[in-house]
Amino acid sequence: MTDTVRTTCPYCGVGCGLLVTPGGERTVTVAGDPDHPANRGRLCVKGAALPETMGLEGRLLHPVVDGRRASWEDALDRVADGFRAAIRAHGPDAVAFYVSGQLLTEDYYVVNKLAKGFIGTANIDTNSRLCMSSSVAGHSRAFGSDTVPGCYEDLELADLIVLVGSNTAWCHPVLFQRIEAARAARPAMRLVVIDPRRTATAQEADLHLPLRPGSDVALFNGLLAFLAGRGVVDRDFVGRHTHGFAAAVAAAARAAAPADACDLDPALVTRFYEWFASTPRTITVYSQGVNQSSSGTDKVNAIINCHLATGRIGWPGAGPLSLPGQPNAMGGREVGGLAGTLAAHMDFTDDNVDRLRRFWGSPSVAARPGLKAVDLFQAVRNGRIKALWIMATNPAVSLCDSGLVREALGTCPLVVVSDAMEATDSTAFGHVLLPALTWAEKDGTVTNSERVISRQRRVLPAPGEARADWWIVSQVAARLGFGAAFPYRSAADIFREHCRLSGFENDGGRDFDLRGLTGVDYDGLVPVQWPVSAPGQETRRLFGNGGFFHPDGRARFVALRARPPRAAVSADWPLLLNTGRIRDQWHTMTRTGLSPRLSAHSPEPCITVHPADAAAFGLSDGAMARIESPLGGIVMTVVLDDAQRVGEVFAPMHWNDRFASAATVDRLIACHTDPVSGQPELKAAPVRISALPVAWRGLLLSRSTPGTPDPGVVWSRSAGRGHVVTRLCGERPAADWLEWLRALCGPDGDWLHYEDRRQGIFRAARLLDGRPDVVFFVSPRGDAWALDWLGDLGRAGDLPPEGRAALLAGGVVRNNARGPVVCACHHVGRTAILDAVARQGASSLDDIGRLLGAGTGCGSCRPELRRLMAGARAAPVTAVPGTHD
Ligand SMILES: Nc1nc2c(c(=O)[nH]1)N[C@H]1C(S)=C(S)[C@@H](COP(=O)(O)OP(=O)(O)OC[C@H]3O[C@@H](n4cnc5c(=O)[nH]c(N)nc54)[C@H](O)[C@@H]3O)O[C@H]1N2
Ligand SMILES: Nc1nc2c(c(=O)[nH]1)N[C@H]1C(S)=C(S)[C@@H](COP(=O)(O)OP(=O)(O)OC[C@H]3O[C@@H](n4cnc5c(=O)[nH]c(N)nc54)[C@H](O)[C@@H]3O)O[C@H]1N2
Ligand code: SF4
Ligand SMILES: [Mo]
Repeated sequence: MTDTVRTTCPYCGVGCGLLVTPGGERTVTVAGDPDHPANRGRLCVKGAALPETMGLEGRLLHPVVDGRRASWEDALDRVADGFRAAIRAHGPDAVAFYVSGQLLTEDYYVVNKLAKGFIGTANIDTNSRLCMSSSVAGHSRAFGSDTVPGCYEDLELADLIVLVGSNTAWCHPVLFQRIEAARAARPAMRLVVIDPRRTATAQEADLHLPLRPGSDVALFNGLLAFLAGRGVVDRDFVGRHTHGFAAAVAAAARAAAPADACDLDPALVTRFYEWFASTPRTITVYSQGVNQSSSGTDKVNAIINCHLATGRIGWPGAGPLSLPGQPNAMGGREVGGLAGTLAAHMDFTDDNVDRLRRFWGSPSVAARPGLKAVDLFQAVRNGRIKALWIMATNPAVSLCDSGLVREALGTCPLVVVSDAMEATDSTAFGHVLLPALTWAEKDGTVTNSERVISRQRRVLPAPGEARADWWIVSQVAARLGFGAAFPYRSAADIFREHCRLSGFENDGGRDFDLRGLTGVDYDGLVPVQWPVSAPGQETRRLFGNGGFFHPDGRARFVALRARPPRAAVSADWPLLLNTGRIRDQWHTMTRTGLSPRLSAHSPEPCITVHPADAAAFGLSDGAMARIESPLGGIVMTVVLDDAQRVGEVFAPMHWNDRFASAATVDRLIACHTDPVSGQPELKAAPVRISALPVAWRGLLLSRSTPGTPDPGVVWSRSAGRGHVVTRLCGERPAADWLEWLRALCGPDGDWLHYEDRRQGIFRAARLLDGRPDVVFFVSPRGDAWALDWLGDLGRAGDLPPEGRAALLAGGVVRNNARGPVVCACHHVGRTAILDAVARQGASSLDDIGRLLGAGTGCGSCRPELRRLMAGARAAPVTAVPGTHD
């Protein structure tokens, strides 16, 4: 245990503690930290698969200037010269920073200090604009500060949990495990899920409300009116600690019948309202289905209104709880990462600006909010911003209208990208690429969704010339003449300054207070929940007895009118596209895309379509479809699922040009933003869909990444065990498949091949020193992959005899596929699970666990297992649907 390091998971905002032990050659083992309050030893599949992402393949290991390797000196000079020249010629607002909730607090503090404090521009925004800025705005309107009132334990103490626009089972899996464990211990506890889709989360609920997208304000306005009508109002709390109750209730009462507005069965709506009214310990948890909306801020306040009215806030088991997604979304809020905020939870008042001038000793602190992400990239596109520095985010993929983002990056005179990876869709536009340390290599702190600050600690040495983000920024600051204010030698130095600022002239009027940590032993820092105004003093909950941060100490109700999404479906664009996450990928896949285990669950970009829509648009399960919006088009594989509402389709946000020919979903999504928060509507874009004619399908397994196929070919890529899997299809077969393949993979080696031109079948393998190095199958429907042995290609010492025979003989390869992997920990596929139900009589999760091991690892797959088992029992399956895996 001596080498084991206590650190924090780099993925979601649950912020699980990990025990990481380094092995040789950049290997690590990972276990959940039993002492961390967020997870108490639990892990989800993404955390558990971290060891598979530690390799150096694809890492950016030295600075690059204009496409060529450069020294740190030259690269830093180039950045500083470019920024200085732009500022001299056009003023400080001609430069901008676009940063990320995946930076550590120390990195984030330093870049914000450089931009707002010393360069004097507030043109620094973060990908959190796309993530939780509506929650920030909603909190600020209601509480007078961006404060999360409750904590995770409330999920266990509640009698009613309401999840709104949150696929918790997949996106905050350890919190969902905690919810499931609490429900098992206390079956009377109820779970309501409000999501247009019947997600893995919704499937576990006592009540699922599949509401019309965007209609949450109507639903919660209806709830407020219902509570007022029933007299379920905490008069004392409302009278002493709030303002604006009557106006909010009047606005809510004027609204149309909520069931109509939300397109829901009125009986279900009433049941939800009655449960809410009769359950004092109610917690309402919300995430991107709420935030990523043109009425996101109103949705947040519609929820908070109901909690204020009932006084259910800041008490054990009661309160609104926003779940931000990124590991340090909260840290970013604390350092003022958003263009409209200042460090230490201050906003842009003259007093605060003056306070920062004095604290930092800088006369040039920005005095006005800067451009929010969407406006910022528009300003880059218009030429107003001459130099842009992107850090730890991939906007060419993840920002709305990513076609415009790419245009903007393509025309900007200086684009600097700090990233851990060399080739991303965004680094492709960088004039200067700066190699950053990433998880396991860097040191600092993060804050999770319940205000708990934890250390991320270094486990592995820095690879190549990669450096910490705070170091890189400090070096540029020094070159711009601000060296005295950026003297940091370690993350600890920065953390102490951050703590001091939180307490500087803070008479209790600012929620964010780390005074009690100023002198703390940074290396030994244990998870701690802020505010910490004195050593040893933590805060579980706020606002139970008022004490809001508006000047009068009262919270505000917000009177709301429901608005539909900004863009509506029409005859030309008849379907509404919803987007979000899949269970085992993280964002733009730069890290999770490297893991075979994480790539097995959903290995290709898929669009989920209701069977009725599929019939209407001529689509079948497994078919290729083109999806278009007025902004662009993408291609994905169709998955039929009646968990979708009719008229709505869902596509993941993860795929991008590194992993597919055309599957970047943000190419379709216009930048309609929320008027208060500036958060774009990423969950409601009108599209059309049509079948893509395909004459052949191919599966290519190769030990190294093949070249990019010619433009007529549709392809996507995923990680296999020791190899890369490329799925391909097209309208016209190649004139000479072997030539085509050799062009893609390189001509070396011994090629074996078999072709039946009449039946459209081609198979080939390349042997290098007797080992299979490339295997390629083509057939008209792509339905005969023998993936079980091909899947072990990477480990095979030699081509197995049955493989050679299958390749060279003319017969059809037996389809012995395991089906899509459901349990990533134990690599158990759908076929085996259905088989265990049909043939071995498995009837419970325990049976499946005993027979196959599935569901006994991290537990992320348990909702899917239950669904598969229920489906199998309802309709015994003889043939396995979905032929692609
Ligand atoms: N596996 C995985 N986990 C992740 C991430 C990841 O990339 N992969 N990313 C992390 C990050 S940064 C974030 S922000 C979180 C996001 O976590 P979530 O917000 O839980 O995830 P999403 O899939 O973006 O969207 C949640 C749900 O909102 C629903 N929705 C869409 N429109 C509406 C609507 O109008 N009203 C309501 N009520 N619901 C609607 C969608 O159908 C979807 O199921 O996940 C974090 N965790
Ligand atoms: N359509 C649609 N679009 C969405 C969403 C959606 O639901 N639908 N969700 C939005 C949300 S909530 C989010 S949070 C964003 C996420 O979108 P992004 O932030 O663009 O996604 P990531 O892939 O996490 O990008 C992080 C980058 O940082 C790099 N990196 C990793 N570690 C470090 C480090 O320590 N330092 C530096 N400098 N770089 C590092 C990674 O290699 C990667 O390139 O996407 C948004 N976009
Ligand atoms: S729930 Fe999973 S991804 Fe999120 S912090 Fe915990 S282990 Fe990491
Ligand atoms: Mo996010």
